[in-house]
Amino acid sequence: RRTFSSARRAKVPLNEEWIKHATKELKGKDPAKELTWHTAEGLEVKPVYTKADTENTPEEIPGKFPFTRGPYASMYTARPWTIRQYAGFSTVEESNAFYRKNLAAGQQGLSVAFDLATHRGYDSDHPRVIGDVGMAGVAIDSVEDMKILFDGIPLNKMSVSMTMNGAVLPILSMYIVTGIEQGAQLKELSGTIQNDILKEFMVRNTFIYPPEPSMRIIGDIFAFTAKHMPKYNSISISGYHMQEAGADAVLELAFTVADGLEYVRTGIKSGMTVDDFAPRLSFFWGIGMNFYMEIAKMRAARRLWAHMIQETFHPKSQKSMMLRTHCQTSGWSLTEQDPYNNIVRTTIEAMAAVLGGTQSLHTNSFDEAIGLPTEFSARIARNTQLILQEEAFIPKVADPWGGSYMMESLTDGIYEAAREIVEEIENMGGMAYAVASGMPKLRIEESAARRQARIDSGQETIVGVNKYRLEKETEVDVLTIDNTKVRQEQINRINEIKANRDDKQAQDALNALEESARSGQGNLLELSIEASKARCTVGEISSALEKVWGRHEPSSRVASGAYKSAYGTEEEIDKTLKLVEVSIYTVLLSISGLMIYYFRNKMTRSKLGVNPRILVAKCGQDGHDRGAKVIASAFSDFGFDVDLSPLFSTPEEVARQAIDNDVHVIGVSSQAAGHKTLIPALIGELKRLGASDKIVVVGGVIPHKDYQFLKDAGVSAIFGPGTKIPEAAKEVVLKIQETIHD
Ligand code: 2CP
Repeated sequence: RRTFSSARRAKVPLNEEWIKHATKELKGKDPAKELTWHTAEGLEVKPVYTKADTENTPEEIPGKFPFTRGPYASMYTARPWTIRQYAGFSTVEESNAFYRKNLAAGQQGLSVAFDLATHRGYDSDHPRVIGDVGMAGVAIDSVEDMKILFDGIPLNKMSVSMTMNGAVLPILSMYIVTGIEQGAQLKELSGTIQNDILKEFMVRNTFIYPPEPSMRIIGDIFAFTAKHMPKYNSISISGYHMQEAGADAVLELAFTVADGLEYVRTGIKSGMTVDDFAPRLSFFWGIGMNFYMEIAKMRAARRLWAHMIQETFHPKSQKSMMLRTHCQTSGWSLTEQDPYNNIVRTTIEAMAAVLGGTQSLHTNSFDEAIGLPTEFSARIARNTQLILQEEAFIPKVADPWGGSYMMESLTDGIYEAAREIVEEIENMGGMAYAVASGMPKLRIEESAARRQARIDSGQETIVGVNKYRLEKETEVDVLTIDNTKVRQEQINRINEIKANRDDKQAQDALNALEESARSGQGNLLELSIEASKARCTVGEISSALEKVWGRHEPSSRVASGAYKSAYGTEEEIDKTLKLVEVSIYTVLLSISGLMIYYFRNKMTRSKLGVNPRILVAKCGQDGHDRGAKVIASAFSDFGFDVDLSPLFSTPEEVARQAIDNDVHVIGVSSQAAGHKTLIPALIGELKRLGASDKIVVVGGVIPHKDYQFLKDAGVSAIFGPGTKIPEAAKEVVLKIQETIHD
């Protein structure tokens, strides 16, 4: 059982008079005991709040320190949030057409999604990214691609956000060169670069270099943009991915603010004052289904940031303490089952973001748990925001929750609980040290496993998944991408660029970058701009630096015990484990009779030894590892021996690991649409190495229409989103038994 400090308990007892009335309604039962709710964060939420709960709440107005009620005084009454949909479709031509169409239909800002090859600094012709090119976003190899991406979109007018962290230097420099070649001045460029590497090491995993040089890149970007691009937000300090990876609201808030403090130190270390760059730091929250908590989180975040910056860095400008944020509705909360429910979920989450005072918002498409969004689902997602903005009169009041007994108490509660963790991290020496120790990553993984157990055990309801499930699911259309064609087109363009550029100019620019990485002198963004002008590619710029710094190799650990402890009592888990045996018994009994069951079971045990053994694997550049980590943690709690493959393994490397580790099963988790290329490649390699007896099961975001394809390729079972882990474990054990008998 987890214990929390007093920060998470309600400060004011329940109103006495209310208790009397409620006790009568409950026919004598104690309402405090019956009706008090504990959120996943462990925060105590009372069934009713009264004036006594806000007696100590200070009077605040929006637009004024500590900005709890919003960064701007007039908020949406003067200017609503920016509708900024995150998108990128394989090729630059398709993405450009999509952006232009959406801008014409009411979208107000752009947000570019890049493919995973680009994120990891590989050109599209690199052998490690065969399954990744163009799959989960647009492929960019050079400034020529970037120019097509923004063709007809004037960068001196349109604010563009780019989600890029690992390959931030080539991508940001290519955007800048595109702006310059369009005729824009640097001071006119407006938008945001994600550039938040610390959370990559914790959860998102699209880093390239080790932490220390990665932080230097950030300092250089702060310095360049503060000097030359005053309208540009130099970072988007992101909690979103932590929430997606399983962090609860308190962890998301605390770790993100702690990241922010580390970035401020980085900026100061590179020679600036806090006021030179802090006004252009921006934030990014994930917004899930816990409606009140999400609103309170956003209010608490603004207060916490303002206080921490003031106390730690003593800025002169109010703007240095003002937290402005983008929000995205939770991708994780979307379900594959009964997927139209996701439209409702997204609407609720969007309302929480807006009532929490976001500056900019992406609403997810309802089909994102199944595959890539279609034009239809993207339209509904965008219109959700237009309706909130233009039909529902929501923007007419700034911080409408201000003064609510419950909301102010919850805001205080989250503030205090998060502040405790921020202080713990500051006392460790800051987030860089905390990340190196593995503490935040492990706490997020534990939180993810606990949440999954709350869902699997029915403590949390997900309509259409663990309750009210449909007997027959409806099929929905999803987008299909011909990855081979996209890759070939990109390779042709790379070859053309290399054939037509001034090779000496390109080589000199790359040498200058390498030298700067080695010596620590010079500004890496400035040098990358020169390289992009000389038509060097993303891969070339990245490897010039990689030559000096190397590539970061992440380590994988399994957070055992968290799933089991949140699932319920030990007895319940034991029952589940027994269930596995009972079910094996039942199935085998029904097909083969008691003797055969006895024989098989005995044989299995003698062949398996004590524990079944699974390799939980990620293939290609897909670093979304929440699913893989939760499965690893839960399977280990169920008694499996679990190995985790290193991230970014090729199918060939996964096959080799499976053989070396002598596993029975390989469980591949696929979240980035690469399954149709990567899984057959894995099975082919197992065959080539004479290891066809290894069972391959797949989990993650797999469209139903691809199930048969994967089964024909040799996959034994597919576990879509919403699968109860004990059931998956049961099925895997059965498969192992079948194989051994056969
Ligand atoms: C705003 N303004 C106002 C008011 N409201 N002026 C007067 N009265 C008001 N009520 C002004 C602002 O001062 C600003 O001008 C301008 O209007 C724009 O407002 P903003 O609040 O800066 O909005 P924005 O331009 O949309 O910027 C919002 C953010 C920015 C949050 C600051 O960083 C941003 O757009 N972030 C988006 C990040 C993103 O899209 N990420 C994608 C993640 P000045 O500029 O002159 O002051 S995708 C994630 C995926 C899932 C992934 O990572 O994998």
